[in-house]
Amino acid sequence: MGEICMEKLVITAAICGAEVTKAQNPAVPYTAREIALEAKAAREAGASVIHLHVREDDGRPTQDRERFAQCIAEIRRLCPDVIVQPSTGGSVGMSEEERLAPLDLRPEMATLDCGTCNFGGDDIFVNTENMIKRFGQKMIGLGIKPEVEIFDKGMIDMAIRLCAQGFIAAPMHFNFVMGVNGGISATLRDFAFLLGSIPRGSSFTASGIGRGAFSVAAMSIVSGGHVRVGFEDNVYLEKGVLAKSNGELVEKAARLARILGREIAEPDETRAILGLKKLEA
Ligand code: KMH
Ligand code: ZN
Repeated sequence: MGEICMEKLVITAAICGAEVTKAQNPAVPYTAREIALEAKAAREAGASVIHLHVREDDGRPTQDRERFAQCIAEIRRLCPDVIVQPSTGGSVGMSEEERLAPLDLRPEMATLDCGTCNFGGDDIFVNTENMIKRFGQKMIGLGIKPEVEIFDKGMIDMAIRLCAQGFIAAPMHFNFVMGVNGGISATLRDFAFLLGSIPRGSSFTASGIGRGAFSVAAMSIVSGGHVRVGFEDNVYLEKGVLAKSNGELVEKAARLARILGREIAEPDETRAILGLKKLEA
């Protein structure tokens, strides 16, 4: 486990997701314009990273490279300095080829999901060892920093093994996704278990799903980690109150951080904290 270091807090906004719908919260963005406006609201509230899924205008999730390019261009127009982190998870059932498509755009970061897990109902989110190797190798080849997505503790062990074998570059940056129906719970006990399992020198952020959103954020803030919030993970500002935008969720995380003594990182500070290379043209 790394030493606790109270550097500035990186807030990632997962503004769109692949599964959440306007039926759950009408403010969930689908179109490129809606996505860019949500990115802007999140950026203005303190997010320095946008974790990006994209949709067709009718809400269907897609990993189409041109749709990513369009959405990133719209985001860039409104938030020129923000770090865009495309998903390579896509949605359950997508092919490996589809999921890898946004990497061709050479983003600074992208997600790297490090294991298979149940994802509610009959859904299984498939990430075999060989898939993770191929995704990791592609990111190393393109100089893209992976955010290693951890839905359960064994995924940390997988990432450590693949890092030792050269498929993921060190130091690794993890995201503890806690509270998925099929993954690890959003509890303090399990947070401590994950935190104690990552290699010294790693960085980490954490996402609480649903009602765990802000308790997990608080755990990460006081542990020297970073925070992810957004509609992908949770659509409520508080119990029974839908957030009007991702900006409200980011603003609440930033307020919590300030109360707990953490300042918020700007995008270039985040680049320094996470060791990012600027790649996009
Ligand atoms: N939509 C989930 C099946 C990622 O972005 O890398 C996967 C996901 C993880 O959201
Ligand atoms: Zn995602």
